[in-house]
Amino acid sequence: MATVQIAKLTSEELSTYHEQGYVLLHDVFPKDELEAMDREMDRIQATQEDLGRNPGWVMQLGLRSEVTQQFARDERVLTLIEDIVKPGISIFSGKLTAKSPRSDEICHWHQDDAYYNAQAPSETRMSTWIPLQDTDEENGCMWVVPGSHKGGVVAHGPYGGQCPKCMGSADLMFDDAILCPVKMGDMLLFSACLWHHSKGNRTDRVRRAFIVSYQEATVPRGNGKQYTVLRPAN
Ligand SMILES: O=C(O)CCC(=O)C(=O)O
Repeated sequence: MATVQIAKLTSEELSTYHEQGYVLLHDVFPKDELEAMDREMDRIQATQEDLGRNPGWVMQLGLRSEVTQQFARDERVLTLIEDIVKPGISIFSGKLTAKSPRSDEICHWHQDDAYYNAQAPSETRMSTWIPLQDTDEENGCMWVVPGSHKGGVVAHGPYGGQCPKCMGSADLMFDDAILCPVKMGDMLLFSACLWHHSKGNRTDRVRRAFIVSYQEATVPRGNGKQYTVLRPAN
């Protein structure tokens, strides 16, 4: 078992997050741990039903098993986000997203708060994006628009794709959008207001990633039973 490193964000990482709306952190999770999570996802998919709206997705991640609950409450992650999400930290929701091999499963441009605000508004809500293999343009890594979190939530509608509400159709692209490849073991932190999107998977392997979303503990609700206060607001 690899040693658990508890670290805080550096002041540079924190200002990148606030300026750009996201920050990429390296070497947060040992590979053997992510491989074990990958097997746990296989086990859940083989034994449980009603997992999600898209092929290979697992919604309500933290409620699926002891292992997934521990993953959503990971102290390494909570300590890394504690200067962003405050006062206190609660879970809004968690899920596994996936893109089948050789598929055109696109997640259209959207902001997570276009969904999440329907439960309750939050000042500091954000998500962790943790891939279970190296991700790049070929297998459908994330795209983001740096700084787009600063303008609040814009209009979203139904345009198809993996997400029921989004900012436009599959061919929508922004001049200032950038590709955000994330390696296995690394973690992307992004604001719930950041514009983001992912394209299809042109490889022979499934692309899997966890998205666990957190908010300050003073927000009274999250997404149904997934809502859990992990660190009270004092
Ligand atoms: O993992 C992905 O491809 C992006 C999914 C996403 O942004 C979402 O479900 O909100």
